[in-house]
Amino acid sequence: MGNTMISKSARADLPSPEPRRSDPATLAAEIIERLTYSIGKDAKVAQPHDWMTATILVIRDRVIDHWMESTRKTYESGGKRVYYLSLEFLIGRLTRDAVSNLGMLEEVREALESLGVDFDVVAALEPDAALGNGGLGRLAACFMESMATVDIPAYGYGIRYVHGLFRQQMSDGWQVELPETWLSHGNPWEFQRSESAYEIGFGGSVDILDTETDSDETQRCAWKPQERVIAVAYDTPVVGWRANRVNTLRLWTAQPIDPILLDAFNAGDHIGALRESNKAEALARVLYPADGTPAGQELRLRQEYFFSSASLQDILRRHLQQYGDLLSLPDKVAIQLNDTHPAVSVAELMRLLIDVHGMEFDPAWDITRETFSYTNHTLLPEALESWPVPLFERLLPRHMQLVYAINAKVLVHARKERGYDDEQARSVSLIDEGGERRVRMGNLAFVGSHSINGVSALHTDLMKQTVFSDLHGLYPDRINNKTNGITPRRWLMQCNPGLFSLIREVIGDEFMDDAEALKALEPFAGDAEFRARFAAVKRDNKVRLANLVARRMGIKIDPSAMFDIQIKRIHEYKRQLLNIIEAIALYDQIRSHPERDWTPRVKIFAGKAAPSYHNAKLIIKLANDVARVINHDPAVRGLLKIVFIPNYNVSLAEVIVPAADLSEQISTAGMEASGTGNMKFALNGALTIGTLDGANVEIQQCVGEDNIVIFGMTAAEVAECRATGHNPRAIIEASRELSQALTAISSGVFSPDDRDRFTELTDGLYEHDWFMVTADFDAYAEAQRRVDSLWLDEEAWYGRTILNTARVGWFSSDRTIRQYAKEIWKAGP
Ligand code: 26Q
Repeated sequence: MGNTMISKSARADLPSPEPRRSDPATLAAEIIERLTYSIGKDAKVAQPHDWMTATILVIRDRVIDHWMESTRKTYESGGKRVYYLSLEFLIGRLTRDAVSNLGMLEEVREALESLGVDFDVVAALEPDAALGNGGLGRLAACFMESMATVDIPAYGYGIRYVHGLFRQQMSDGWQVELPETWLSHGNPWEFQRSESAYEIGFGGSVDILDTETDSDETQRCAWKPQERVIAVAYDTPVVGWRANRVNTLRLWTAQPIDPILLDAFNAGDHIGALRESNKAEALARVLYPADGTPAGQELRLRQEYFFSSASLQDILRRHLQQYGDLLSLPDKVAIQLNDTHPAVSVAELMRLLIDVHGMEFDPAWDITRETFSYTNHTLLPEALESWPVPLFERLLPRHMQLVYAINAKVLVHARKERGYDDEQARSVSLIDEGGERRVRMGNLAFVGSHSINGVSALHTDLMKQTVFSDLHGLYPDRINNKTNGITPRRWLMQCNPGLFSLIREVIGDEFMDDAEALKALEPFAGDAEFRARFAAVKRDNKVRLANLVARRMGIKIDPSAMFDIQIKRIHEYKRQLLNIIEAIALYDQIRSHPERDWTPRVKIFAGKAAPSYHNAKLIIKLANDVARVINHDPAVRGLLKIVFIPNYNVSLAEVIVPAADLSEQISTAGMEASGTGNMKFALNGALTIGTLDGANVEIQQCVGEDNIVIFGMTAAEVAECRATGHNPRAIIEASRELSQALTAISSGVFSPDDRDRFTELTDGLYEHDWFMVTADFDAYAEAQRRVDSLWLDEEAWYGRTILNTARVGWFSSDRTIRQYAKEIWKAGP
């Protein structure tokens, strides 16, 4: 397996094509040519979808020119390559991003116009690639774009799921999951690489090869897997800003070794003949839709190993081809593990180095640690990945041995050199021995890496104090912080063209290459004329969102009301419930005090719940039930509307974010590792109402205390409160607004057809309130009234929102990637 290449030097005489021209006339002619010769359609009968494919093929040619040049440059420079291993890449649509980064937006628009086709219509037909659940997957996508932008030779590795994250439909206010089929019309952005194919094994047994050594750990072994599948690569080019560089996103699909068992088929077992084939293809069939509690199923571990092994084999093959030896691996290769999902890579690299390439254990272990680094995205104990030892051993027997060998080394070091006691040794062990024995993937990733990073300053501090405190004691130089970022191309230039051109007009172009140059906007916060233009852009964006809501849901919302928005996965710790309960309290107030000067608000929610997350699904139903009652109550006189927009995804976020006045970032302090939606909203001129959690803390430092509305308990207070125990029932009884709102819910005001529908939610609040909804309620309600009063002074409001845009350039993922490159990878220009 691997690939046979025709040697470069032997064929240096072959001609290269002329780089393509990109004037509108050339583009238009090529689009027609593609329509005819690649798609086989006459322009007269071409469907919108055919225009999309033809347009992408023409743009793709321009991308390929840059792609090949980047590949050549990487090879010739001999620089370090960065590999980003992630089970999720939430990329969304690629076409506008590619065209915009190539600087061809106007030319493509004009070309299509000359053919009577609207670019925006064509671009909207592209399916939204949802190969991820939420923040972690979207971060990987932003990083891919930034690594190309800042000129780092990088490869993303993941799985080419046939079905991305499920489509969410609402049925009577309940979430219903439907399969997502982004590949059903083909994918013009990808290239199948049949020559990049690797065998991946599962199960079976382990034979000892060199019987003369008696030490376990230096023994070379031969793993005889019982099952084998083939991993086949699909490549998608990722274009950086100004097409500085084009990197590769390589996604694996699984194929059977024998597509059909002919003996079985001929013997009449037609279904059995396909069993292996089906089993192989199941590996890349579907993305796990759980983003909190790990699914724990065997197929998930198979997916993790499948893509880890394929990626490492590919990395070693490329390295050996260029450099011929593996000792230089850490000088030329950096591998970033996106959470623990690819953590089995640590054991797989050890296996490849020892069993396949004949290295001794100790040098292999040095190389492994110098090559890997690991990003942690969560502290929630229930979200830390671990696998039952029997399952791990059955699926990956050789890796289980290696995990034990690594663990022995770590434990000896801890006890002998650091004097760790039993309890500390238990906490750093790769095996959880409390109850059913499990392999801890976080500890495996930690000990197998030279760098472990958190994703915001607060999160990194808490990592040191909580989950990894004893490992941190053992290896005090490893934990470091890399605060998350977002790509300003997709999340400002492309999604908010109105704001983008307004900014450009007043401060020039520098911010297009350096988001921190947005600082130059600060003085304009005090400029009445600029404020009016900023406000006009916001209004246009709100009209666009209002039209979407009208079109999709038949609900009318008023663009002059405050758009108060919470969009993210539905999770109890993210506290959509707090937001809904406050809306109920406000509803109550509006009805009891119709004479007061209420700020008209539209509360917008969107987000998916994991299909098995009962309470999250109930929260969606509650939002919809509350919306129905409030939106239809004439006493509210349109002062409050609630909308839950179905099927949240990247493309929908691109319409919602630019239209926000208020950004809800209200997680229980200490529980949101970073958040990245918070950054998108601030960049697009929304004020944040939020807790001191994740990156909100650093956003507050950047924008200033006057330009963000902070409320609620701190992470330390939450920890203290949980340790000493709090009394939510007493808190509820002490707050008239809160108890009335909860009584309304539990007495069936919003669910007259089923009064007990929300009992589990309300009982949870009275009994333990783990997420501090009741404890933070009054502070939150008070903060919302502060927001109302800020809104009253329109001039000051826009002054603050302009300062948000001006001061959050630091949250560009270009900055984040530069920090990874300099401090972790030692790579890049
Ligand atoms: C694990 C095992 C089995 C099945 C699924 C999973 C799984 C999948 C996805 C576990 C977690 C996730 C996703 C986590 C995630 O998105 N975390 C978010 O990461 C962002 C980027 O760093 C942060 O901004 C968010 O705070 C964090 O919640």
